[in-house]
Amino acid sequence: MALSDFLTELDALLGEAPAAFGAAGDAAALEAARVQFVGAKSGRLKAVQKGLAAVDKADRPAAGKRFNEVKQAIESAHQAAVERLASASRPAAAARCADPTVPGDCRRLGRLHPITQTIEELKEIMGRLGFSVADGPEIEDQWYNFEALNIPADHPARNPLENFYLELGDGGRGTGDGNHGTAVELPSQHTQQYPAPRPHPPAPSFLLRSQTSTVQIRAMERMRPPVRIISCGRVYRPDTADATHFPMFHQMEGLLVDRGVTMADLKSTLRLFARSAFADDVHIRFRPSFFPFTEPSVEVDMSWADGWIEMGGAGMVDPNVLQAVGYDPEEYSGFAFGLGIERICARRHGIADIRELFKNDVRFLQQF
Ligand code: FA5
Repeated sequence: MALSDFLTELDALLGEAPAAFGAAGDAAALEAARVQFVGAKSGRLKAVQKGLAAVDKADRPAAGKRFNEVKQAIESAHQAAVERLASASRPAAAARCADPTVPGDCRRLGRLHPITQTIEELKEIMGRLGFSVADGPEIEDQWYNFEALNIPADHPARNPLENFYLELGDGGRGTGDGNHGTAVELPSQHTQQYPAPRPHPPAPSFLLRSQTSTVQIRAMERMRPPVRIISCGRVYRPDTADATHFPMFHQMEGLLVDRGVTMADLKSTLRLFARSAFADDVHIRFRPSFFPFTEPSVEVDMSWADGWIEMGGAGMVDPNVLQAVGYDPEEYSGFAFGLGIERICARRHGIADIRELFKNDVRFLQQF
């Protein structure tokens, strides 16, 4: 066969095959065209290939080269047609992805509870005043909640009606007879964190701590002065819930012990704190009061245009407390305070009733 005849057949295929693939309107038509032109057994390209052997020997390399070029071009045209039909079959999906008017899936972002936010802010403020953060367990024994805080056994603050006492097993510590029996252990995280440095007097039972002042004792047991800590956490009292009370609430305890600490240090620290937490329009006053673990003691009130609010208690650490943790009261003095975090949070955000903070109403909580 003459080379020119062979090339003419190839050119004819190169004209027809891509046109047939391009004209195919669906997958079935495209497949029929594919079989017709490039089918392995009876396709026209195959037939032309067979003619290659009949081309004059001297012309065969040129004929083979051209055959390969045409074959490749036809296969590319087929692949292009496959892709065209595939994308044409997805128009609805493509349009939906790109349609900017369709409302998106709105994911609700969680946020920190306003009490948690307040605690973080308080820690930051007190951190700037040089106080580090200490922590303590919510289940306490009577040593930390009362005795070491100079609250003797017959003190009304220990009344079962004023506290949430716990019956943890029957290890003998709930009998009140001073018999330790098999000691009921505090959760290990607490004992590991706060190894008791010396034996405690009989502690007949456990309770949910009623104040964060417990952490004063734990901190002083672990450190030597100077001590400068705050501790924020939950406390529990069987109080009737109202706009300013809840049976579970949070306190921020502060403690500073060093040589030569005075009441003036306490007052200026709390003034600085109030200014940072509430801006300049807050007024603060200290009313004489009594706490067994401070002497003298004060109530700390703060006021805005609408009147005074009791925010906490404070005072100079009682020498008996310093002695209970092995500090020499002749050498060291200190101040302590305990503020109600719900009341701080409520005032910062204009919340009229702290019970709102515990209803878990997302519409309320997502305002903060
Ligand atoms: C005490 O708890 C002392 N431990 C404070 C203290 C610490 C005094 C260190 C001296 C030295 P008081 O019981 O007053 O004090 O409580 C302190 C604050 O906690 C109150 O002023 C109030 O802001 C808040 N508070 C008390 N009871 C509740 C309650 N049921 N619900 C919400 N907040 C409360």
